[in-house]
Amino acid sequence: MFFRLIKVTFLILFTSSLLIIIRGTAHAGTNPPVNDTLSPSSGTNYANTPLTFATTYTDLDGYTDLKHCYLNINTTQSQKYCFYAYYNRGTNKLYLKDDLATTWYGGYTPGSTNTIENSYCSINCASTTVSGSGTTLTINWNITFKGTFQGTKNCYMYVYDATGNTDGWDTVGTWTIQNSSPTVGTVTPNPGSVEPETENLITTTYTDNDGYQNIKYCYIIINSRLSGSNCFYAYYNRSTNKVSLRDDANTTWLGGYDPGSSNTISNSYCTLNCANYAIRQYGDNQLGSNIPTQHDRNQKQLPIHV
Ligand SMILES: [Ca+2]
Ligand SMILES: [Ca+2]
Ligand SMILES: [Ca+2]
Repeated sequence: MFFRLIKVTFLILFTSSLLIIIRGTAHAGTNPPVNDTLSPSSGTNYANTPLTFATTYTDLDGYTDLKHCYLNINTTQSQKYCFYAYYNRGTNKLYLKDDLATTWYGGYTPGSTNTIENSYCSINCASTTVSGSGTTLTINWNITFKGTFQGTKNCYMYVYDATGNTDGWDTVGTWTIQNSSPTVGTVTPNPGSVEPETENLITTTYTDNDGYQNIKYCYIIINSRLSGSNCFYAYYNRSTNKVSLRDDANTTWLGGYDPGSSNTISNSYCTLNCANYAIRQYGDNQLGSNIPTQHDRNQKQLPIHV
């Protein structure tokens, strides 16, 4: 009887030890990951100006239990027409979704000399870093928003671990991409002088850091003072691709023709030859135009406006 009691007690002890071992093994990897922090979590910047967002994702099973870590920046939580990216911790690769959210672009290692981009933003992999410590994984995303992605956006995070646990989507911040002002560039030749009744080519450039597509109207005045009367005063409408010349009294726009078309636009002081009026894009942000004109002999200033 005594012998039997001892035996039973031993079995109970053994069983509870076994339970602890089983429970401990089953517990590893089952803690859900957490969308932890975004820094900065609010602010503004201009398009085409790189900035770094730091995101942290945590998992009580250790950061190595994290599998995919996402950051989505958009007006609403959506994958289309926005910044939607993830980091694959197991393969150490970065991805960015295409405009229509059908394809993952990239698959590049942080620190590599790659850029991943869609029509709204880009990730500079060389300046993007990832580090893990204990339960926390930190990603410093080096992002450039394009001029097509202006306005106030929300920032969302998502993560899942090796077991497939998630924290769902969390809104972790807001960010505003501002429209930068355009600037006038150069007039060539400057200074210049011409003979009357001869055709001359004047080149002007205009720049917008949001991309040249963000430029709407480009103006030039050639006059002895800043006035649109009795002079050469013209503008180019970039969105409609039309060029116009102001009348003598500075009351009406004349013309409205395509650069390159066989039109001329005249007032009493000059003629704009549309056939030789060329619009060129010099770079991502700069727009240049060549303006052939005939004007009188007086020395004129060249005020330009955009
Ligand atoms: Ca986990
Ligand atoms: Ca959550
Ligand atoms: Ca702009």
